[in-house]
Amino acid sequence: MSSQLAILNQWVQEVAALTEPDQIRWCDGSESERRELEALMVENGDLLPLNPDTHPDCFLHRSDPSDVARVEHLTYVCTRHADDAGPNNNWMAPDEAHQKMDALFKGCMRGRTLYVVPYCMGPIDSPYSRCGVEITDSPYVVVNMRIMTRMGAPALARIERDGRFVRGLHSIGELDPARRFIMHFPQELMIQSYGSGYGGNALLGKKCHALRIASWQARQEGWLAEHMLIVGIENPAGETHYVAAAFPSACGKTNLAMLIPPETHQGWKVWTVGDDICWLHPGPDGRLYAINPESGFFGVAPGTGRKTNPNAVATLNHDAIFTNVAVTEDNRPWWEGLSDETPATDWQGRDYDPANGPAAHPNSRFTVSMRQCPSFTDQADNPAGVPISAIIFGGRRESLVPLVFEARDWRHGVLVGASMASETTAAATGAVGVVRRDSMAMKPFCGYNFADYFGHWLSFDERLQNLPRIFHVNWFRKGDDGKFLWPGFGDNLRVLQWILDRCAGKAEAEETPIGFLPRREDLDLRGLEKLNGALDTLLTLDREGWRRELDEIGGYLNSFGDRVPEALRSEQQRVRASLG
Ligand code: OXD
Ligand code: MN
Repeated sequence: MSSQLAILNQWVQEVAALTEPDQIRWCDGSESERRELEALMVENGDLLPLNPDTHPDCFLHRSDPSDVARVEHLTYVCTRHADDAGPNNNWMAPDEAHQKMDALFKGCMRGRTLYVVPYCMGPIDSPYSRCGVEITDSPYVVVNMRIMTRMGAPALARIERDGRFVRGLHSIGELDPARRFIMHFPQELMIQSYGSGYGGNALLGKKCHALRIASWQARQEGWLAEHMLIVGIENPAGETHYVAAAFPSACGKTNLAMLIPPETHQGWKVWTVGDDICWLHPGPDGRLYAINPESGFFGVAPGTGRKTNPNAVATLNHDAIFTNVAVTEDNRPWWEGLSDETPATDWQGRDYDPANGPAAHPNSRFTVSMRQCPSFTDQADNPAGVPISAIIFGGRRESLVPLVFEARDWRHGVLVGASMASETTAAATGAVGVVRRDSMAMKPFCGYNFADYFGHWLSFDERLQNLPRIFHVNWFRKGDDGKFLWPGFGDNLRVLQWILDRCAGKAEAEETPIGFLPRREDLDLRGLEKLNGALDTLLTLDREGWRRELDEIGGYLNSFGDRVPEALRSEQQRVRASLG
């Protein structure tokens, strides 16, 4: 046995001694293992088979009703010094956190199976990929990890070669919100999660490893781990350019990653590389190269329909796991926005009654391999990643923020990302619809002090010759009547077209204090003549509103204290001064 496998084996034995499972199972990621676990869960009621004619090999999982979203207030970053976690994270001293978690894990797997799940985040043969091992007592987690990561034997072989891996220990515990914690120990490359089976809390490769731990590693090693989709846009001349875009949870990353061009845009194609997480590495030519560390989508179901995201709907008709959706009379998965039908049963398994609220939970999800997506590109398996031409930040802002603007340079772009704000959604527990600052859409996911993170972003200016340009978009602006002003979805391609033309030096814009704004003649709006008046609101700078915004941004930066890089403060002051 190699030394790495001996270390892994020893850790598994230590965890088993603490958690006392009935048996230990090393997962190989095979099809037969998947079938066996699915059958086990069907038998014990954890999975319900869906209609085999319309949705072969699809299952419904109903979670505990108190366990339906990420729990940011129970998620901690346990660095030796509190300042390293920063005000953007909950912090606990590592010793205290270990004690607390050991007490929870003690004997928690009695009567259960301990699964050992080796996984690789990113293409197995990419130098940018990183491995981990999750120990869990949940077969639901195992089958989801099989979809979301490169899991099993090839990952184990890579761990042997790499000589290191992130350790993740997970137990669903009693699913008691009072005994629920998601702890990160970046200095030990370790994650411990107890008391939740929900994706973002339990599939440890995703938010815990690929964002919180990876962002820490990325800072040390000179790359970026980001909450971004990756999409390729092919123009009618057959050239494909890639963009990475950061939006907070449930703000349309999956829809943008799978966009279908509008009818006016014959000859354009959109290629999906990733819909949630992006690791960006400096390449030999001074550009940033992106890989998607995941291999599946864990997407928000409600709002996904034939009009809004036909590619997602086509992805979901076989081999998918649905969590907390409703079902129709003939046992098909259903959620608000899918069709005009009335479901038979809601997400809690009750007969559907509109008086009980939405039929599908607002944060109900699908888990599915990205390979099933009609717009999937095998560039997602390219070990070298894809070169990024533009980085896009965006949030849900019903007022103030224009449809699109371009930062004037990298430093300004970092300020634009750092000052992002968005209305909260159902992806995390807590109030929905409250505007909060969510720098780079990483507020819940950055594994270290945001002030240091901003500094790390700024440092790329010196490291790289051909940095992507940085843009900000807002698809969610509303008019006085409360309706969205921009049609969104496929029509967002028009904005991406302008963005890529700007990168190629082919599109005009007007310079304003907040950056470069397109005039209406700079955008390809063929077929959208009806938008007329809305465009004035979408493309105009509200100086007074932006003065207030910049003042607020100044206050927000101050909340991170002395560690905030001077360059970022002076950039905020520059933009504020230029607004008069
Ligand atoms: C997600 C999230 O699940 O951001 O992707 O919450
Ligand atoms: Mn996400």
